[in-house]
Amino acid sequence: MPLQIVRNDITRMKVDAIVNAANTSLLGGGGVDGCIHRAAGPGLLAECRTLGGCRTGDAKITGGYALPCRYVIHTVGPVWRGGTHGERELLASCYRTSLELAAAHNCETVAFPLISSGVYGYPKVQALQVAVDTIRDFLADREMTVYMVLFDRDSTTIGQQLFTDLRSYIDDRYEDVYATSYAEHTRHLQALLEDMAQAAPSIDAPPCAAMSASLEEALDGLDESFSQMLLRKIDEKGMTDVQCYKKANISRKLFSKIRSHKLYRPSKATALAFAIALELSLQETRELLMKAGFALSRSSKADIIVEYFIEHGNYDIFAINEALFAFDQNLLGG
Ligand code: AR6
Repeated sequence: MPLQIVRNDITRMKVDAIVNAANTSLLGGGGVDGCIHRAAGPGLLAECRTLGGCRTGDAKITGGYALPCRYVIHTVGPVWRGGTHGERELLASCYRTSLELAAAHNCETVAFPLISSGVYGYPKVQALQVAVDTIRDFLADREMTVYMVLFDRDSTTIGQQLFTDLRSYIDDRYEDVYATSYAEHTRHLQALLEDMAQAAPSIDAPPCAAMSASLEEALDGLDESFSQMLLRKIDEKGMTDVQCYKKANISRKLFSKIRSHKLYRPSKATALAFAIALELSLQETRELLMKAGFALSRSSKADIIVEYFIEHGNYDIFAINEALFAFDQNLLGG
């Protein structure tokens, strides 16, 4: 998945580069900066002393020392002063210059904290929006895996209003299968078995001739596969392959696999990501999922969240993933 949101301590990320939310002196401080310097050891500060500081919105690179990453990219976010002092542009510039620096050092995996959202006071919802928008633009014509590492266990990163809306949407629909009584399940199963017994035609043994049909013929008779349906829908929507897998937040490598294997069985998260990228209706989403052997379930909070976004015509995979993240659900993508 090109852009992932994870909950972790950034000093534990095993990536090519982690990004530090530093200050203009680059000589350490509190927050994530303090954590990174403590985990890296004194060598990091010694190298930082040679850099001559860093301007707000800019970035500089050092080694990773005792950290499990090769590089630390130090960037300086803006201090929040109400949003009318160019904070957005400066914050976007932090992400852009850090990513360019990472690419220049051949990094394939980079992890960011939510820059400026701590001591510097940038509101978290807006800070995350700037991060995701800028990273998405950068990834539009590049292959890299970027992690947004969120440290705090608070759900306010998607905004209180959306969080409340989603919670009541889930409460109205969620069916906790484990809460349903055993007796009810047994009754349900019994009824199902009776229905099946009545509906089943008497099955005769197939004649030998039918058995001789080659496997290939049998496969030709299969319904349209997931991969075939996906490629057909991409054409019907007038999209290019690249537009589709980028919008689905799926890597080129995974897309090529699906494209070249007619019978490829994707994970549910991948199938749903494509449904979102193709802006399918709920019914079409169900059909695409079915091709991969899945269904939308009312006993899955993740499915209900996806359903909410489809019903509201919001097909922004990153917004959906932020919401899934806020509700501790697995994200969509490869
Ligand atoms: N891993 C990931 N994220 C973290 C970690 C961690 N270990 N620790 C904190 N965060 P901040 P800023 C989150 O204050 O707002 C320093 O003193 C934290 O929850 O570290 O850009 C510098 O020297 C928050 O969401 O950075 C500067 O003077 C986010 O990281 C100043 O703070 C950023 O919070 C920079 O302030």
